[in-house]
Amino acid sequence: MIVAEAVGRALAACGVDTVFGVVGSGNFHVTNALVAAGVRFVAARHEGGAATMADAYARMSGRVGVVSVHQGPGLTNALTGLTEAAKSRTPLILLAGEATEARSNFHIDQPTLAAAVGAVPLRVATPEEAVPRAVEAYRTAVEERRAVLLNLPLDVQADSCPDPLPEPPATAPESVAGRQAGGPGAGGALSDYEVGELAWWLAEADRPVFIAGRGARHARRELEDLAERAGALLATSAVAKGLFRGSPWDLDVSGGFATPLAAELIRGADLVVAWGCSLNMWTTRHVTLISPKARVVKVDLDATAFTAHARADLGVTGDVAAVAESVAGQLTPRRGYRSDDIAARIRAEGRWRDVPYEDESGGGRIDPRTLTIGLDDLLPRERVVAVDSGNFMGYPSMFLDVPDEGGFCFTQAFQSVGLGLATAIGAAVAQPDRLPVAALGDGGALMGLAELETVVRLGLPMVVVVYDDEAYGAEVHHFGPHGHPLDTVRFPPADLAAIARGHGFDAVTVTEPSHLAGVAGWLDGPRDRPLMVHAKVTGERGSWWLEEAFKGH
Ligand SMILES: Cc1ncc(C[n+]2csc(CCOP(=O)(O)OP(=O)(O)O)c2C)c(N)n1
Ligand SMILES: [Mg+2]
Repeated sequence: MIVAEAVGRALAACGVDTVFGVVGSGNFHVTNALVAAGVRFVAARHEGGAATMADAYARMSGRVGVVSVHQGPGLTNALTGLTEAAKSRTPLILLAGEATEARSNFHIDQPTLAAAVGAVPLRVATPEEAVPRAVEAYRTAVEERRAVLLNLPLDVQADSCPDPLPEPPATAPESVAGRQAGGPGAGGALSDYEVGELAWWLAEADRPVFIAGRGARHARRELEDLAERAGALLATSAVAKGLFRGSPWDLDVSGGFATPLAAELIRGADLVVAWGCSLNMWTTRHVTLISPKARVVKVDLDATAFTAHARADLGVTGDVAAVAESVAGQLTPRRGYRSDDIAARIRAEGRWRDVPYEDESGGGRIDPRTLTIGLDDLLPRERVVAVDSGNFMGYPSMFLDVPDEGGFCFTQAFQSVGLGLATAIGAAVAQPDRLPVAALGDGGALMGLAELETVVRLGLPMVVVVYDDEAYGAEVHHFGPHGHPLDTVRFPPADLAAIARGHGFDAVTVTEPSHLAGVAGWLDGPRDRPLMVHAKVTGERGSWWLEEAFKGH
């Protein structure tokens, strides 16, 4: 057996179940070895798409994301997706061929490249290392929640492996989220002092609010139980959207996408507890959502979160679920923020669609709010929504409801335009029982176009919504008010519906609300082709969540 096969086998034995990629000569054997061992291979049409699919797959399945690429350009094409995964602490393994011979056209310094974007570079430098290095890559990805580049030098890949292969140590293929909750990532024993302090602060708080982030996505039950005892209201960061769906105390997302009511109630808190959530500028609107008089607690596996972003008056190190359970054991139940009046207000004003607005549709363009509310009414509730970056991004994030935290996939840590479609594909592969929805701007749609064929080939019943303002709207609204010329960021109309049909999609062009009947028709049909909703949206106004973004530049 050659080294490449041994690596593939070892990863499969560790629990890898799906690999995304673009196959060239340098990753042919390792990919085939994975397939031979029973791993599902999903071919992307661009390595950037493959990396993002694996990232989204990991987020929505709780398993490790795996990508396979050719050496050199295969890796450079994957870099944006790798960076997003690294910044988001997604457990991900990128397998890449490596041309170690400097005269090769494919040669670049791959480990340095990976390290530069926050990934962990590893290399199978000798045949003896094939299995141990593959296991190390898996462990580093899962237990440290890192993106790992596993370099497979071409000459070593082709060498024979020592016979017999060492058995990979038993690494149970259970969910990554589960491993974090109870496994080695849990951060060891909790501090009695920290837990006691948090219990005490909750016992003193009249208006506590919990904000749950990425590190809390596995801990709904524990957080709801504690919040019930503490009388706390519940909110999330954007990446954990949906976590508390169904609770009468759910304020939905804190930050730029927060409803006026959520913003008011979070500002009114006298204690904010951030669970697996660093309280960055997005989640706190540059800290303006947190009262200067409020106490702030952060609970995190990683103590560096305590000093990042918004202040923490107390840091509790540990797994969110374990800390919540421990604190609940010490807390006498209290009413806290949970009055009948607040419950009634959340029922009446808790969703964006409850907030009145003036429909600005007209002149052959639809108001994006009206579009999104119309889609929210039509699309089945069991959905998984992926959102690209741009001016439009708040509309799907705020007006499309999701059933739970597995219903929203937000690959925005690197703020890259163009990842939305691939994100939806990875999420769809992870959640085959849900209707996948990709919400894209025209800019992001055209950037990620290569994967339209992947959606069709995989037979995904996806709805791709394009908010087409014929512009890089983010730039238009940023620079327009200052009188700058905007020709570089405006485009003539592109017939995205025709482009999609050419790939095998059904498509409807929406310029007024009545055209949404075409979406209803597709939903009633066999859904054997994906649907593109090409919406020509009004583009007069910049969105205020975007102004927030520009403050952060
Ligand atoms: C890869 C990448 N290139 C450029 C940018 C800068 N940028 C941010 S938003 C945006 C416009 C995106 O246009 P579109 O997808 O049509 O969304 P819109 O802003 O028009 O709603 C651009 C170019 C970026 N964030 N990422
Ligand atoms: Mg646009």
